[in-house]
Amino acid sequence: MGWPPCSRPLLGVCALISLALLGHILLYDLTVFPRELRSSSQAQETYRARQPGARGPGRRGSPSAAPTRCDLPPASRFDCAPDKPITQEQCEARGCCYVPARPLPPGAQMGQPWCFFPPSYPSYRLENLTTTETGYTATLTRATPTFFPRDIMTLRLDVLLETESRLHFTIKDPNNRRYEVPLETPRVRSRAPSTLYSVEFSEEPFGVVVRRKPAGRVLLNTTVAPLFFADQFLQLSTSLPSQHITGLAEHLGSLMLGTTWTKTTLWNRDVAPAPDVNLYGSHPFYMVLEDGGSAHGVFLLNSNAMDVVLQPSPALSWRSTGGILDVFVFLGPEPKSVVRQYLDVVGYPFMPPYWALGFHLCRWGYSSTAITRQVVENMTRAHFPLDVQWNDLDYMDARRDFTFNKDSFGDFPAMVRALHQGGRRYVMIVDPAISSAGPSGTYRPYDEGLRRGVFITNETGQPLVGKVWPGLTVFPDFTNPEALDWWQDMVAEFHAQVPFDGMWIDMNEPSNFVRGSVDGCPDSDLENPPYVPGVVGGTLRAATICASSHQFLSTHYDLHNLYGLTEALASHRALVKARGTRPFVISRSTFAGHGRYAGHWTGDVWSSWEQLSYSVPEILLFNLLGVPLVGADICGFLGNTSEELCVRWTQLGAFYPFMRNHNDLNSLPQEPYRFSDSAQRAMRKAFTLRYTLLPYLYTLFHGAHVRGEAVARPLFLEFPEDLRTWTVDRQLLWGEALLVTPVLEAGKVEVTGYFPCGTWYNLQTVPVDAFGSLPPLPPVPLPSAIHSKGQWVTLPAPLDSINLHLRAGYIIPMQGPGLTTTESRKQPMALAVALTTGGKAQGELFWDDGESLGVLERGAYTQVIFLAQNNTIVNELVHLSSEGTGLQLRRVMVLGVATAPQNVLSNGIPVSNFTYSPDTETLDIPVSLLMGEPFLISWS
Ligand code: MIG
Repeated sequence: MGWPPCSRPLLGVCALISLALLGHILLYDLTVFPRELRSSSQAQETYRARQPGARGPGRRGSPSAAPTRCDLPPASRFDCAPDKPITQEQCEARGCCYVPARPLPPGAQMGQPWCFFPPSYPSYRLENLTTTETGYTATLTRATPTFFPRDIMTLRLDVLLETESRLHFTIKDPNNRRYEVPLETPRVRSRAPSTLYSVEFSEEPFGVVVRRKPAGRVLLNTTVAPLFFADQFLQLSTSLPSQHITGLAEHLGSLMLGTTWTKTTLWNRDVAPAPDVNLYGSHPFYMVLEDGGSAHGVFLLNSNAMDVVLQPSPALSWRSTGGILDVFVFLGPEPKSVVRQYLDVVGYPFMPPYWALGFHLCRWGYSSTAITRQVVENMTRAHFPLDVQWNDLDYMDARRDFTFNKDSFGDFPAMVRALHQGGRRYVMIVDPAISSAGPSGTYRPYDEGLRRGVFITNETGQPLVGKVWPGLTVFPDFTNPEALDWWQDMVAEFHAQVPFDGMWIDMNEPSNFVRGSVDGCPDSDLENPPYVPGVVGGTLRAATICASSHQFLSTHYDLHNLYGLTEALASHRALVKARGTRPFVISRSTFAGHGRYAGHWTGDVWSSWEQLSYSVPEILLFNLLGVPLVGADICGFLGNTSEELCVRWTQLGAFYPFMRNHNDLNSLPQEPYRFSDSAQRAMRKAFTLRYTLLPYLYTLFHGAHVRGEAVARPLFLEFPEDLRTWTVDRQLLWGEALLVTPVLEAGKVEVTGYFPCGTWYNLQTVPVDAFGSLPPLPPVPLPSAIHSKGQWVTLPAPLDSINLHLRAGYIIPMQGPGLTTTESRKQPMALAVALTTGGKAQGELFWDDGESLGVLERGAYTQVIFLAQNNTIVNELVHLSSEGTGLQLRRVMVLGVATAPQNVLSNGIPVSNFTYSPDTETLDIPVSLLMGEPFLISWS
């Protein structure tokens, strides 16, 4: 059947727009290029020819001289008063231009600066550029100080041409060692030639220019504003080749960031998620989608408090309060490659245990083991799957870590063992802050920690004391190797009493109920830096500990944003030691590279429709950042949910890579069984979908772990050439194959989603009430496959279902659902085969025991590839181990079979009981095969 071919919409128009934009990018003094670095004089000329307003060389000015050029386009003005509002006089005294603009419209975060740098504003000058084995090195010198204290007047630039697709440069103080983020990044020994990019330098003002080869598009150009490198204020600005930019977590908002004067603040903070607020995590990485669907990424490896400002020229400014400038540029050219290249630097995600992908249930207020046991019982009775039961603070004795309440949780160990017997797992909350209130000798974690010197100290050298749930507390310093061992001991000792399976690490920004400490904070440059990023509360110590406090590797000022990451690492390591199987850690606070050790949940979201829809871009963003095991609290945390909201949230939550329903202490209960029969039925269908699809989800996690892929993906990752996908953040893909189109609004029974060009088969579960019924019931296709030209489609979306579409060309493994993954893993499997119009499809299954460490190293896994073409389906065994040999394949559902087959063969043996539906063009083949043995299924 001939469906319209897929076109590449709007590309021509877009290219034109971008050319026009490029003409407005402001470059000044980009005239002195050392000859040997002109990688392509051709590209060079094209570039300069596009600079209508190019300025002459040598226009240097002293800061107090009246600026000579202030007629810059508003979009290209870079703020000369980032630190505080200033008057015209003060502005001009800085050597800057002062041009008042209209007041901000209501709701606007910031606007064009009134005080801005003239082209003549002094920056650094590049000297002694030399070629090295790995790239280039040079000296940068500044002749005139800036308005920030302690400029570092001489800097060292190192440029490393690391790989074909990765450029790395650092700018540091050659004379004094400054703090650098203790993240191990790959080392290279020689320069790698690249067909993807070229790099050039501007001498004065100093700047780095990176172009994409062969056309020469400028991806990075740091000459657009002066470079600042003062002790506590570092600013690096760059032009952007398009305004389509994503990244810079953690924030609440759409997936694409706005470039009309926005500021993203990175300073990890305990706060209920809201737009324009610094949240729990910091990921100083962005990705830009370029014209034509190429993409590049930039990572600033810096953990100090920072703002990232976007402006419409378009341009971006990193403003950090310390450390060094350590910049990685990833050339893609596909968005997917950018993700992988970023993860090559910060680390690929850990492989979760299989059970981590099941359903998790939690609330604050399960106040006893009796109540917790009852919840599990209620879930089973209502036929809802439950893999992992959780407890919040309630289990603790006086809210202290590594203790449990001997009254309400007296049989805690027995409860956890009972969960295990039922094939379930158990996770409890652990906060980093350690109670220091009791008399000495009464609380071992504190006494031991004190003895081993693991706590963060204040200016007197004593452990800094704050206040968290148990009252007075001290804070472990997870950058101290001794603290890692101490934490490991505490975890192991507690695990010996209560055989828990994973750790939920909360409050690790770290959160503190008093500002700084119970004794306040000293008055110092670290506490009151000359530039304070746009943090909630207006001061670095708001809701956390003093910036000036001391940690093993540096001051908390430098290390604050790493607190959650280092605790995640410590917990991951401790769990490996205590349990000997794959660790499970979910953390609130994160930093770049977090996914290597742990997952993330999005914190204290409100039970509101707005927060439901924000959860989609948040989940997508964390997947681009290598933290695929992520989810929001299903049905919302703060406030009361409604039945409709909870149904819709459960449907979407069934497609969060990490699926947990969690609730606040004071909110109405929201476990699935609390709702009406019809709501429960709707939820059960969503659970059925998820559990049926778990083998596919697990295979995706394997891809994330070994290939740096995203699990949940924004459409643009798969369809970068289709511009209409770029802003889609109300739908998500699982891998390449499944498109989820949730309802995110109240009262809607229709939903409009974007369907990229191709065929999309509509999958729905048959309405089963009894979960766990056998044989496996894979989702069945509805007659309404979408043959899209690349278009928005409005779909029916009754309250009892979520739209799920399987992309033509893909084969996904499925498995009969059970009430736990322990059960479902024993069920036979099925394949859904979605044929393209050309009759092709492919897919993969990764399988292992689901929890052992080192399965890849030991070869203890099974990997099978499925291929369909010419009316046949075969498997190819990439790797086989005992875990996979018994896996049964009982059903193969082929979608897109246009004509009714007469014969179906399985390994040459006729299958008599196949069924064919002309309505849905589905061929349903019952088989009796083993995944781990070669098979061939054919029809004619
Ligand atoms: O100050 O442990 O985000 O999930 O239930 C609140 C109680 C502390 C915040 C977490 C939330 C958890 C709650 N915690």
